[in-house]
Amino acid sequence: MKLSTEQFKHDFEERLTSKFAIELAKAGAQEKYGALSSVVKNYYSSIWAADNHYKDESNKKQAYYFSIEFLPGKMLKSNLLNLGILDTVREGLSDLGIDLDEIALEEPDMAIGNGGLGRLASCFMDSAASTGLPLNGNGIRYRYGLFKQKIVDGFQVELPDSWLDNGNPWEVRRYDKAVEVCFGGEVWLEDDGEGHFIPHYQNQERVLAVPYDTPMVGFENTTVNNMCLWRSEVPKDLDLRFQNLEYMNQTAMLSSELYPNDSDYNGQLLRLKQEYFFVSAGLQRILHHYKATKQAPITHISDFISVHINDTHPALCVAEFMRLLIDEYRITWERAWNITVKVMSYTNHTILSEALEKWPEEMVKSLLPRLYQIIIEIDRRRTAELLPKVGAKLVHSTRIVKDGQIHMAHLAIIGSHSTNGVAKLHSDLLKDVELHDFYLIYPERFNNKTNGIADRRWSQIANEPLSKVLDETIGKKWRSDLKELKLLESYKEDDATLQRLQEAKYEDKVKLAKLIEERNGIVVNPTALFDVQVKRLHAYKRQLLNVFHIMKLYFEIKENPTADRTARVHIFGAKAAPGYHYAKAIIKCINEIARLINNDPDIGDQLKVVFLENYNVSLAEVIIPAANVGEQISLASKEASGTSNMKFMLNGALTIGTLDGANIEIFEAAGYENGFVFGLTKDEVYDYYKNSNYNSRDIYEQNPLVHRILDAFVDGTIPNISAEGQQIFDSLTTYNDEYFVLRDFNDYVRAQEALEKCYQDQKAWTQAALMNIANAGHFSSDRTIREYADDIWHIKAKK
Ligand code: OAK
Repeated sequence: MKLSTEQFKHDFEERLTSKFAIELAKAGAQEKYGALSSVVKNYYSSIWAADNHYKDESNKKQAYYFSIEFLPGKMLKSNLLNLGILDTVREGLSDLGIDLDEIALEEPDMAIGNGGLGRLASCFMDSAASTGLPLNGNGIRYRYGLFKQKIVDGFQVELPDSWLDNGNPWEVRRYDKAVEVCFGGEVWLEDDGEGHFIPHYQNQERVLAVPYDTPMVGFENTTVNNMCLWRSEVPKDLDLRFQNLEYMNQTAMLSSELYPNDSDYNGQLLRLKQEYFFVSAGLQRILHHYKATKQAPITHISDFISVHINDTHPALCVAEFMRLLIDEYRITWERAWNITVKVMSYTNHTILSEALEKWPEEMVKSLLPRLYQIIIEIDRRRTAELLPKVGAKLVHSTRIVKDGQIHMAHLAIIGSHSTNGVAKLHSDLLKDVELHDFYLIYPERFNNKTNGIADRRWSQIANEPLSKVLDETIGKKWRSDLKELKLLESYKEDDATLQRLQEAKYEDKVKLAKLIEERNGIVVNPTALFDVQVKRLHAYKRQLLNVFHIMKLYFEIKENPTADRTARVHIFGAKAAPGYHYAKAIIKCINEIARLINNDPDIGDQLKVVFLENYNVSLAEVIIPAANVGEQISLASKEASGTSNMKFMLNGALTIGTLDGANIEIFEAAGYENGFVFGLTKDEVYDYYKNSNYNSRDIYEQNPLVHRILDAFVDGTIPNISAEGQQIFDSLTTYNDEYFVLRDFNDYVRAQEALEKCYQDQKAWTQAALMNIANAGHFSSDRTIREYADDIWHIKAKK
């Protein structure tokens, strides 16, 4: 949009007065943020309304992304950037003596997601709008987002994330679009005399679902999509004589809290309720909108909408859509099923068995009696149809209902026309191993969509120094088409460019060093090698491997404090699920090791260890640009894709990583010589499983360095970790090291040594960094979302 600095200043001051009855000189940061966000909302609102009108009139197909998590972070700068007014607003505010970066701090992170899955959903929202694709989000408006992490005495403590306390300037409550979602009670079918069975219900619990719409503003275009988040409320006409206080509380609780488990499933009733709640509400709204805006009959709906099931949490979409078509719109089973399979598509985000949702039949039956009937019928019909075609073994292994449980992934695959993994390796594993039996039956449904990132946030917003160097070296086209970064390759031998890249990195490191000093009281040297691992704390991600290598460095320095070494700063950020004791033990150990090393005068500046608490999107925006090295060290086969690996690459960090997830595609794109690969391959891992011949105790007994490091966890070398150290020690020696940490340790050390050697040659290092940046184009989520649009949803971009 077009906006002059003068116009902006006028709008801003006027809004301060009209909204807060205050003049600029007396306004606090909250008020300034309130006025600014309100002005920005005003700027995009007419574009939003016009785009809604266009979508209704143009009759084009739209897709809906159903996700139990979204993780957008802050929206202010992203909205400003996408509207094309970031520089104007920064300048206007500066004229008024206000620093945009300071006001931006007032916005709480919107963290209604845990990690990878939720962040990907938000990258997709940004990219869809920015590429002009009509994709809408559908989720839950949790009153409390992902907990705030505090580190107290080295331990993780969880505090509530009350992110809505000061309101949310971006959202629009649309009470007129509220729908009812019902739970429990009894249901029976009665023949209506025309061959249709009509369900009758009694004793149902009714919940009102109220939508809150948040605009997803496209980058320098006229597309504004919608992220619809549902809040649960008590229906206004509820007869309180028949309801009790507990019901009222339960109803409000439904959209109260995000479950803080990442890649894990913990089978609680409230979670199942949440899943049905946003699924039913979202589908009802889609159908209402269809009826209100389309002339076509409901049987044509698959020409106009696509519904995407983001992992299994929204898998009830399959059964609920069937229910709505059959019960509400009186469509026959066969037609409804054909439509449903055409409309639905599904992404799998993990192969970890603990994440595969299976709900007890009894629970589904009592909470969702009509859906239960439908699921049973889907399963029965499919079994009857497939038995003669594929045989009992395949039918049985792929059944939706078996052993008293409802298998949500099976429901999602069977009820949709597309199943995809999120990186090549992961998609192959789904086909060849994890979902092989489904692949045998439905080979045409399986495909890969390698993840991507919303590059504008991770470069233009988060890394201004680098963005400036890029502009001045290859021009500005990369800002709207990340593939343009490839032009950078021809500057690989240009000393001036290499110098400028180094200077930009240094500036980012100074900024992070300042934050580390402010938050942790640790002074780090920005010329040191910044080695970063930021992601959820999970055993399979193997933060321990990193920790063991740090212990090795510590021992070496203690033995020879005056040797000439590369100074290193190891930076961690990680939240552990509150009930995941092992992960919390690792956090405690990292903090105690940090305390030990950072306070040892022998060690000095040679090695620092920093754990930054409350890792979230905003913190990532400061940490990742400053990294020299990104740690992507999961056990091969376990990390479906990873997306922080792409953010590091784009910011010129070199990857030390296993051949896992999207790391492989990153190494291929940047060149294996521009990263550091180590560790078992997925085939080697599967061979160990097949032959059951891994023995971690042997490694502990036979490798003196491993022995010494592990002993440090239990012999007092690392103070204050008696229980936690023991737990880790036992997991690796007595319980056979589930994620092969000890097996990969030597090779990891080798890769770390190669990395350190390379860092000593700053020219070679910066050239490798340049190659990473130049080849990051493929990992834009603009590319990914276009692939979904073309191959799965068949939706078209606005011209
Ligand atoms: C969360 C809950 C259940 C199942 C999977 C997840 C999840 O976050 N998975 C992560 O998804 C990311 C986006 O596709 C991937 O990059 C991560 O590798 C994967 O762990």
